[in-house]
Amino acid sequence: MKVSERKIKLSANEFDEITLENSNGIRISFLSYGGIITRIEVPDHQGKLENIVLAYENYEDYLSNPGYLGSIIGRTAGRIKNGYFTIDGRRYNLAKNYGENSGHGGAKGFDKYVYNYEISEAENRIDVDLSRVSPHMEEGYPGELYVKVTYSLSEDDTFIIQYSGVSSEDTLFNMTNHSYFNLSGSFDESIKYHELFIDADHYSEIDESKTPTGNLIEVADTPFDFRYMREIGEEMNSEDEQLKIANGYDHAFLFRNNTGTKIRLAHRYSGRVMEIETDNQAVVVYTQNFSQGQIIQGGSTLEPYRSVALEVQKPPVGSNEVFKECSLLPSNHTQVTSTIFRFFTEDSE
Ligand code: G6D
Repeated sequence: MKVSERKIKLSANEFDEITLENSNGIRISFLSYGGIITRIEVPDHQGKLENIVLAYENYEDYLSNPGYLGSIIGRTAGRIKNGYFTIDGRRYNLAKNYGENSGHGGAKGFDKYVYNYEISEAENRIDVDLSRVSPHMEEGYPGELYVKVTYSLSEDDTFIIQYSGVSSEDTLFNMTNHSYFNLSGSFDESIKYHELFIDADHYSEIDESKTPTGNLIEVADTPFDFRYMREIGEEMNSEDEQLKIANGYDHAFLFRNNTGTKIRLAHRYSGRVMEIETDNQAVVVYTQNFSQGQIIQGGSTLEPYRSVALEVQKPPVGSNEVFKECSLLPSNHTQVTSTIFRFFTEDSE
């Protein structure tokens, strides 16, 4: 196992890029700014190492990062309907940065801060703890929140993201990582031909503003049925009203309550496979239905549907504060959730 750090200075902003590498050549790089993952390099079935996460060509673009490429998201992921929530009868108003809703932690969410970090090296694994204190009423959320995100790479080709939070007052806490994946190693290739499995019988219906209505819809006989591996694009252009609202997938899938692999993404031609296990409740699958014209690694301009974000999280808080109880963090209670990514290859037939 190897770890390296390099200083990055962008105008008034100074932060570090940390790179972890194991003996199989898997390399994971991330910034102490926003915990932004800039690289996950894994081999294809011929041993060719390529970056499978969407990254900017110029690091300055990470300072604005409208698509949240690679970012830690918090205090809450997704949209909160009408930008408010109540706890014990008290109403908390949030920045409405997503139309009439609040999104991804507000105007300055967890993706826009520099984190302290500490590296712990063991024989077969390296952990990096990224931490900060989110002050009481930051972005309208009650409670002083101590937050720690741990990135761990192991010799067995697993990458673990662990989120830990403890707050001085009851608050909402629902973090994720917003990396976008394309296992082909090229972001000029459509994501539609990747195969996807999601261990979910239901998904969360969204309204026109893309916030949860509270209805859970059975995936059976719908374009949202990924209970078996199938191409993402197979039914993505169907006349399904939910797909038309979001211009693709942008929905929370609620996992069945069992252990084992929750998500499997595969790219037949390269042979790359990524499996995800988690103790979290859901995943928002976002097929990058839009592009803000980002100039991405390699210099090309990002087109829609060139990657998929797999935002493991609790279901976002929707109409009439539905699902709020999933994100509630009682005062002085430490909550920890983990998401495990496994990378391997399969020979395509
Ligand atoms: C769009 O609706 C999507 C979100 O789900 C995504 O997280 C964001 O772009 C980056 O707003």
